[in-house]
Order: sequence, then structure tokens, then C-alpha cells
Amino acid sequence: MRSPFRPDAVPDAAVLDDHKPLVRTLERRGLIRGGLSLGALVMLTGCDVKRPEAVESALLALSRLTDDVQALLFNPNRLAPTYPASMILRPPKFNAYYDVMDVKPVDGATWRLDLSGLIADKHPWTLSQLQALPRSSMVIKHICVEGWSYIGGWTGVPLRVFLERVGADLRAKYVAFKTADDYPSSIDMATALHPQTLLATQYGGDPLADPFGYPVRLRMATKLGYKNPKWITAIEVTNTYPGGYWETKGFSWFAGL
Ligand SMILES: Nc1nc2c(c(=O)[nH]1)N[C@H]1C(S)=C(S)[C@@H](COP(=O)(O)O)O[C@H]1N2
Ligand SMILES: [Mo]
Repeated sequence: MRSPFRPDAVPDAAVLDDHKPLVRTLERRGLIRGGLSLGALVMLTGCDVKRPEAVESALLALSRLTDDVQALLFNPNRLAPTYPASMILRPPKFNAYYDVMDVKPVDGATWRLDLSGLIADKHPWTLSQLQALPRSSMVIKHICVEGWSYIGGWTGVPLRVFLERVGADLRAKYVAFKTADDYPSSIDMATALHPQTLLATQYGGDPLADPFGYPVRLRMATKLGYKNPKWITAIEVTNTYPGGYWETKGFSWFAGL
């Protein structure tokens, strides 16, 4: 690594040409966007572009730093916009890292929610136990990075209520989720405690349909679509950065307001 912001670290035109494939790879992986020049890349990372691994790990470190700054700026009291119930789209739009035909429904009767990490009472929860907790509803916009959005109506126990109930350490940094389809995900504690963060069990007043996460999915008004895991099977409270399915592929971890 060279020290950042050294003008002599900017490579000449020939080197730039040589490394167009690197820039394209980084773009494809979502680490940089919009034809950022290689010179800018060197300025940003302080790295020798002849070592793609160094550039990539520096960009990942930079993106983690951005996550931390965004988490600091997160206002726990600011509410995302909500909409009238008449705007709820039925049925909602589907997305996953595979086709809707390949959704494997979860059996709500045998489903258990496993708990681990910094939680006092780690007993697994059944669906009826979860449904007996106080509920809250919200009509919010779902925004997917693939370029579409819809207004949806979600009901479930606020994650804060659940975390308090099981004696989670609310000073821990992360809440991590596992899902039935192997789509790990995680959020910062401030977002976990935000009033518009629900363990949703209903859409538009009905139980979630299979494609949308039955029996339980995370639904947050303050974050992009991919941060909302469906078919949750386990929750962990931890101080160790857990990452997530798209985050490991270079997408922003914070990804929210
Ligand atoms: N378990 C799981 N959760 C997931 C995904 C997934 O592939 N698996 N995709 C995410 C993405 S990219 C989006 S946009 C939303 C889509 O949720 P929806 O089908 O309810 O619109 O779910 C998110 N949660
Ligand atoms: Mo998405």
C-alpha cells in the first residue's frame, strides 16, 4: 500500500489501459460505480493498481468505514415515510437470488426461531409464541437496488420488543439473521431498535404468503430491499461483524437512511 493522496501514485495512461479489466471487475462486483478512473482509484485506496487484491481489500475496508460513518449518522428517532393503506400493492412484488418457482415453503407448524449470542434467554420460539407478542403495523415503500419499488403493508412484533423480551444485550453492535434459503443478513443495533423495524408475520392483514417469507421475515422502513431477510430461522446478537449474502459480494452493508 502506498500512502493515500500522493500525486505521484497516479499511474500513467499505459498502466491505466492495462488495468481496465480490473476496473470492470470491481464495477461488476459493486465495489465502484460509473467508470471511476484508475487514477481516482489509486487516490481513494492509496494502492498500487498492479496488485488487484490490495485495491479490492482497501475498497472493502473503505466500504466498512462508510458503513460505520452511516451507522453513526443514523437517527434512531427519524421515521421513514409511510403511506395510506389504500396504496398497499396486492400481491406484492417478489425478489430473491433465485426464481420464485424455486421457493421452498417453510412449515409454520414445525418452524422454530433459534437464538444465539448475547441473549439471556436462548430458548427457541414457536410461531404461536411469536404471534402472541404485541404487534405493530406500517405501510412503507420497499426499494430494490434492481430498480423497482412498491408500497407494502406489514404487521409483526417490533424487533425491539422481541430483543428486550429475550434479554438481548442492546449495547451489542449487530443483530444477525439466518434464513431457510441460506441468505445470511445483519443490521446495526440502532436500526434493530428503530420503531419501523419489524419481525413481520403479515402482509396486508393476512399471514405472509410463502414467496414473501412465511412464517417470519424482517421488514424495515429505513433500509433497501436486500437488507430484509425472508424465511428467518435464527437470530444472533453479536459484536463480531456478520456480513451478509450480497454484502460479501461487495454491496453496501449499511444500505439505508
Ligand atoms: N431469505 C431471503 N431474503 C431475501 C432475499 C433472498 O434472496 N432470500 N432477497 C432480498 C431482496 S434483494 C429483496 S428486494 C427482497 C424482496 O422481498 P419481496 O419478495 O417481499 O419483495 O427480499 C430480500 N430478502
Ligand atoms: Mo433487492
